Amino acid sequence: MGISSSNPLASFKKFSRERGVKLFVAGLDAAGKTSMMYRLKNFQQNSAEFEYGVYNYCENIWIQNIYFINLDLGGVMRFKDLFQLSYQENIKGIIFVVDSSDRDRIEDAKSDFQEILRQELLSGIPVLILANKQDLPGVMTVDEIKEKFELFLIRGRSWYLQGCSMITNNGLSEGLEWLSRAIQSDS
Ligand SMILES: Nc1nc2c(ncn2[C@@H]2O[C@H](COP(=O)(O)OP(=O)(O)O)[C@@H](O)[C@H]2O)c(=O)[nH]1
Ligand SMILES: [Mg+2]
Repeated sequence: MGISSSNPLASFKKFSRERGVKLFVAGLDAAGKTSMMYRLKNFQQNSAEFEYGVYNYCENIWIQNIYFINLDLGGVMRFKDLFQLSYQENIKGIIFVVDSSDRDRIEDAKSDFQEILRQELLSGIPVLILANKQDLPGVMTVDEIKEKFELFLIRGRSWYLQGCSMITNNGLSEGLEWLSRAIQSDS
């Protein structure tokens, strides 16, 4: 399996370490968010450990010069409450991770995604949608997810949909490269 040896966060090195950049990672539980964090962390030495809040659905971590706020959606609490609890200013980019194998919950994922887009605090912020678990057979294709999420309706922000796998590491670098470019052309 083509495991890439280059750092998927290389494109973020342009952002100064001093100022850093804050990214908001969200998706239903089991989408692959924590796997992504470990995948990215493996490329770093001496990076901080996960910093869990009072609640186990939010894990925050510095990797390289990036502060990730990683939120599990789809639980008992509404997204709004979750977002307020974990709320941080100055989020520059959103990564929404979708489990492409989870057809049963694709509508739940979509409604959480749309709620994120409705947050005033996140308005205009570029969003990367990762159609994860593309290594599994028979999963929803990138085109299928694009349709289901009605991405063509998005206005007023840049977005990008990338198929990927946190197991084979395919697609992650491409997605993050897009996000780093989108953030830079935003500011
Ligand atoms: N086949 C496959 N499994 C994955 C992938 N990403 C995550 N998983 C598995 O999905 C489960 C949930 O992943 P996790 O990262 O904990 O999801 P989170 O709840 O979003 O943080 C774990 O068993 C992972 O090993 C992927 O790309 N392909
Ligand atoms: Mg997790």
